[in-house]
Amino acid sequence: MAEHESLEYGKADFVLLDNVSMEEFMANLKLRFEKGRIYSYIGEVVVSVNPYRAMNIYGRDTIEQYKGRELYERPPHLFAIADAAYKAMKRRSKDTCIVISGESGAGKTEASKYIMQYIAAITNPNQRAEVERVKNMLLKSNCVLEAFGNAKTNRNDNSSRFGKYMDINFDFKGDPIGGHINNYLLEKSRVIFQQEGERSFHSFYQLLRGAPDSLLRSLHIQKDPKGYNYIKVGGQIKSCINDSADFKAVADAMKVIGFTGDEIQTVYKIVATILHLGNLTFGVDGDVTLIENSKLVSVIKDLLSTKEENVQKALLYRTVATGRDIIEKQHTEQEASYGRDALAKAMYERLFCWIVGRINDIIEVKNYNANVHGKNTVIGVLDIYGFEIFQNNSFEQFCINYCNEKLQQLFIQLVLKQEQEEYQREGIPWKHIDYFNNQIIVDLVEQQHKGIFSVLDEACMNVGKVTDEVFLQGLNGKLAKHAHYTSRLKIRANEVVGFIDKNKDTLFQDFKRLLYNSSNPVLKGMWPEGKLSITEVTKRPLTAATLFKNSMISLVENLACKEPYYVRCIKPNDVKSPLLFEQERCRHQVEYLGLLENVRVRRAGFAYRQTYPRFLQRYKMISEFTWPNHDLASDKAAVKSLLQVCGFDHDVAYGKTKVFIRTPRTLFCLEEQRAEMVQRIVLFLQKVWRGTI
Ligand code: AOV
Ligand code: MG
Repeated sequence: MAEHESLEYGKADFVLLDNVSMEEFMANLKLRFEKGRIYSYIGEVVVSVNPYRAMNIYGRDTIEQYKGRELYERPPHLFAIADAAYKAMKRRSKDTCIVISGESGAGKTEASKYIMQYIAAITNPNQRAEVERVKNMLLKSNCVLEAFGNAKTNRNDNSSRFGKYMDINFDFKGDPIGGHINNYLLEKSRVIFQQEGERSFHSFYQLLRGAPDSLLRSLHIQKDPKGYNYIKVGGQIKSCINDSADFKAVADAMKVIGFTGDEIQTVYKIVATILHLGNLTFGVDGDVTLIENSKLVSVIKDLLSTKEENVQKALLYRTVATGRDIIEKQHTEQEASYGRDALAKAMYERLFCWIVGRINDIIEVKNYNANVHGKNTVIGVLDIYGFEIFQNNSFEQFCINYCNEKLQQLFIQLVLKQEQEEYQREGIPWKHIDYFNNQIIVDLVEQQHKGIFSVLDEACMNVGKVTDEVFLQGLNGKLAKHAHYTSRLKIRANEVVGFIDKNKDTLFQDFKRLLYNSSNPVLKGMWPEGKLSITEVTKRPLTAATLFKNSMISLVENLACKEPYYVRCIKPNDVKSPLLFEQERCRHQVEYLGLLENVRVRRAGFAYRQTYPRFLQRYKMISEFTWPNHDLASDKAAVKSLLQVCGFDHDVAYGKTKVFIRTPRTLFCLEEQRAEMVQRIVLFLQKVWRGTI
């Protein structure tokens, strides 16, 4: 039980609820939120409610309060879990990971940044220059990745449109010496289209509003987003985001991280090219497809350091190999538009992956001598895109929500597994507890042959014209009897619109060759596969769904072999208000995050556990046998005698290294007795000081 927390703020740990019911859980969550206590525990899991206001709880003084302390010694906080992960990594050489989950806008990305700041703040006491450099880069990388990978959505003004897993490597001293970022499926369709009320990626507005005039002139870019088809919708949105200041911060961060001047210029050129591409329009003259505003082609060829005729050709024709012949086939107007959009999306996605790759080059562990003992442990921090449902949902929401199901499955397995393992390790019998297993949902999506992804891939393999409707009918045929499958065929067939195209994710080879043949080495380097000539390209690329599924499976494998720490984020309302706790919205999240089950699992076993020495340290004043010191054979024996004297023996189990207390009430009683004894001791001491004794 957390010290310094009075019941005025509710129960700091949900395990201590009198009854585990939804009502009590919600009442406690609400009370704590209203009292400004945004963090709570379920055992070692942090439950966080987005405060939607600046909280004065992340400063240096708070960091000091958590440094090196045990979880229960301080009020619940992200810093406590970060410290626990760090301690496990340092003391026990364990690879650990912190998994942050919750729906869109619940506070995952903010939490991941506070965790990284905490780790940066408590390490490198000797101020080694190399470590400081690494820390600085790890922190600065966030700013760059958010500029290119985040956007304003209707759920969150700074919504992560990619999944991010970052490993931080530590040397034997426990100081960060490098890192590695894995990024997952960027929502690239946003480059060409945004729903009403949403924006494209921040980077576009940052360039328009923050770049110096000379840069804009060289890119042939004007400041008004309304002038660009791809960001027209989002450009009209008034928001409190300061794009202009952010542009400078990102430019600065890129420099600090170590991007060269040429690299930074190329980044801007690509962003500008995409904006120009969006304004290209096609027309027909007889049976010839043509570009209507060919001036733009000239601008684009300059930005891409290539020839005008090459750009024109790649936009209007595709090269196909039929048998031994190679022919150039003219696009229809529609195909040309499709190709243009595919190019814009692919260039942006490639740019994003390249940025991640460059950051990785720079932050990867290079100095292996730093690990004299060959000891190199990691803390991984996972911050993904949260579960989301919009007015219109498409392939991206399907992938994002599948990703959230995968992580929920991992949570179920690990939280149970961890408990089970601890009881086994300590030699305590374990009683199984029921919980909803979402494996059935995960299978529905990813199962071989029968799953939704398989049906989709199959549809995409068909040579003829497969439409989204045909795919939906295929699903209905295969999955109609599945308990968790409901077709949107009748309600909203538009939910499958674009699935086939997005899954195939076709980018004409001609574009790859165009970019590879650029005389700008940075751009060229992003498109190595453009080297292949048309006859060399034979393999059908993996579909977007298969790639995503594979990356999720390897992510989960990676997390499963680490010691996990969890942060479960809750979004209190849909209007970003710091005051509003929408009961129903919150209850729903508590439900699907399985938090109540989490409390039950935790309590079915033992609500509280502590190593013998630490337990004694806290409660030894309760018994004359243990105060001030015991003379028994072991700390375990001392704890046993203490609990027998108090009459709690029936409610506890003695493990090899820890004592386990089943009901929270026992802990309350111990705490009460402790408080009483502490009071008496204080009074006694005061009397001694005053000389009355
Ligand atoms: P998300 O990462 O969970 O959504 P964010 O971390 O971006 O959500 O949080 C959304 C917004 O909530 C932030 O921009 C802040 O304004 C506010 N916020 C969150 N946490 C805090 C905090 N601890 N203190 C103050 N304000 C906070 V998504 O990425 O959309 O799934 O894809
Ligand atoms: Mg986020």
